[in-house]
Amino acid sequence: MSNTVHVLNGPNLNLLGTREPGIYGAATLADVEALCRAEAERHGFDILFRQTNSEGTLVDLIQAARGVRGIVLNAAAYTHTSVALRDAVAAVGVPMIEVHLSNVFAREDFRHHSYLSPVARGVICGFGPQSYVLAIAALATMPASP
Ligand code: CA2
Repeated sequence: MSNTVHVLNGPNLNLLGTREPGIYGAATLADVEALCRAEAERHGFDILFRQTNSEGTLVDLIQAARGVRGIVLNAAAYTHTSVALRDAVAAVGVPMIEVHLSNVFAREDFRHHSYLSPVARGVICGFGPQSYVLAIAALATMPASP
């Protein structure tokens, strides 16, 4: 078991901080990454931080996380559509925390359903970039499996 946490980001999150600041805030994805790295350092974790607009690449990244300490996953719109991501998380056998910047339950109905939540260890939403920090802190509370 490695001490690495994979922080995986889905489609359009590369636009953070440049559009829709009313919903997603002013922080860029680079700012989110910096917060994740600082939190990971507090817990002695290494971070792999990735963003992709492609569903298949996200499947590949989840599969590549086999044996790591945990996955922090903001699958963005694929949260609400993707059986493939759910199957990948279930197959890899690594604790996954689902995160969202916004409170998806305070938004449109189609954002209230997640294909990923049933295979997540927990779900954190609505705290902006702090959702990611809280997820890394949550992984640190979970015993590393041998
Ligand atoms: O709140 C979240 O983190 C979401 O995962 C963000 C997704 C959305 O589809 C989910 O329902 C909730 C959208 C990410 C798109 O990010 C943008 C950032 C800036 C400008 C436009 C889109």
